[in-house]
Amino acid sequence: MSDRKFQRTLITSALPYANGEIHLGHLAGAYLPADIYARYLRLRGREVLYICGSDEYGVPITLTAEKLGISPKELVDRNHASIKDSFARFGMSFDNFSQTSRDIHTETSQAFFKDLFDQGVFVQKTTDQFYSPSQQRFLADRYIEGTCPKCHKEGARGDQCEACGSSLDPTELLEPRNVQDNSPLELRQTTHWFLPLGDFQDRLVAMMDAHPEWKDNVLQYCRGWFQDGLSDRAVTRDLNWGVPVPLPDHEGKVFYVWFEAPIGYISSTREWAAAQTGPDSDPEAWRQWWQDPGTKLVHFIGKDNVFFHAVMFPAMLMAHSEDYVLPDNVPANEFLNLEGQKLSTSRGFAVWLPEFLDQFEPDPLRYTLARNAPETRDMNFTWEGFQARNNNELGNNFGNFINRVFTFIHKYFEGVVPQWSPEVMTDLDKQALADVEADLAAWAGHMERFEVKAALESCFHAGQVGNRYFDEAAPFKTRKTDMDRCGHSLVVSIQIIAKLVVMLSPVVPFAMEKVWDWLGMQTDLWHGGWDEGIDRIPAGRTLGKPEILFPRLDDEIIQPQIERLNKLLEE
Ligand code: B3M
Ligand code: ZN
Repeated sequence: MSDRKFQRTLITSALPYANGEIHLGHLAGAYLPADIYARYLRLRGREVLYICGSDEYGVPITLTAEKLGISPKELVDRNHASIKDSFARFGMSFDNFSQTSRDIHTETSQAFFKDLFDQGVFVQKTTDQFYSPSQQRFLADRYIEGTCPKCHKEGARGDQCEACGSSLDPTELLEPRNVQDNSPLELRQTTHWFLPLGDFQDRLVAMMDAHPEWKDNVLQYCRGWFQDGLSDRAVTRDLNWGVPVPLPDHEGKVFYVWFEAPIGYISSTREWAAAQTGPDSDPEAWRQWWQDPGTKLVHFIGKDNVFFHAVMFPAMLMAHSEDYVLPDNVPANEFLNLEGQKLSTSRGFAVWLPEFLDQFEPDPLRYTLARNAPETRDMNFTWEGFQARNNNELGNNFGNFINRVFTFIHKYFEGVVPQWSPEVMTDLDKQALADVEADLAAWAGHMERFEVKAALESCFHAGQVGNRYFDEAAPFKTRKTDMDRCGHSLVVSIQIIAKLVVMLSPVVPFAMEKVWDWLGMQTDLWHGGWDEGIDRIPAGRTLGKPEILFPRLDDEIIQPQIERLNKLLEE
């Protein structure tokens, strides 16, 4: 079941653009599934490093900064702090969350480039690109607008026409002009470095063929690209906001974001290694995570990032003169819709994480998003669905069972786990424990394969088994007739709870850390808690006092959220 081929797992989540806040769509795609997986592995006592950071270069950042009248650096620092904070409140358990605008990333990505450059990996090409005489700079596609050559509508962007949907090359636009000041543009020659991806195609195909277990969406995308044949990709751009190209006579040239951003995973790992203290700490420890074949590298992403994680970055890693590990998996998720509609950040049709967390607890959102995970197709988030998952599943199934058992033990056994002996276990007792064992095994198998939705099915079933057992064993009746039998039913129930905590903890960590505490567990849940959770809770142990884990969410709090979104749709 477990992957003993590997000694350690390096998990990455796509670096979020530091161009705005995190919304639910982001969480469902690249973040929550990765966090659940990282927590699962820690629970099993495995060696894990979970790396992320914000992606801070690129044209949209400069556009936003210009609009706000602040420097790009000010903008990304602000957004980085806010993203980092809301991620923490949501329970994201990154081991390091860096920024691509930090020196360590400049050094790391420049050294990476130099390694490839010195080996002669890149090819140089001269192309025509629009230059703004008024601003004295080359313009990226999004800074350019003009008349669409296909439908002749005004306001087509350099990369596509929104009116007719054609994708465009900026040089095709009629009467091209600078979006910012409407000034005319001229074509000028510029020279850039390209990564000839075709040279790596055979090795990339071999990598993909070695992983028939990759998700269908990922394999299908890759097969399509390989069929078309991989072409050269520019790795430099004419911009001033980016990592400078470390070559003489390259002023005004920076790395293309999709060249340097994935290297951000490496920079963030280096930053993590450098920040470790203690006798075993070693700033070079990052190498073990990236260059030792005992590392299982897993990139969690949204489906729009597959090319860069399954083709471009692996090609870069292959090209480097040092041996880097290649991704063992690239679990890409589909998209999340909201109330049946596509998210639109420009229209504000989204649910933003910081705002959400000002009003709601993170666990019910984590649970709802995981239950609806867009693993194989686009999924939908609705506020009513969220309310129902919280009230009916977290509250009535899990919370209720846990609460009943703890309350009962406190009321009739002074909070102490009753004595029991295996000889007096009934068939009902044994069956309930066996059913939950089976759920636990199924759950773990799903978690190994990134099947969070299916894992939660097993979990939910275990909760039902617990509730049904409690009803049928009826300690509330036997306490009047047979205190010994009553005690046994509570012991069985508490064992079920310990396993439920194990199964639920990666998804609803805040609530489960509490129950772990109430159970008086000795192990840190996130350092191999699994072993203690599946073991027996010793008789005689005093348990903590329970509190409501998942308070009900009433219509009064949910309805205004629905109304807010409906209003946006009417606008
Ligand atoms: N920032 C794109 C995105 O969020 C990008 C990911 C970078 S991962 C190296 O879709
Ligand atoms: Zn058009």
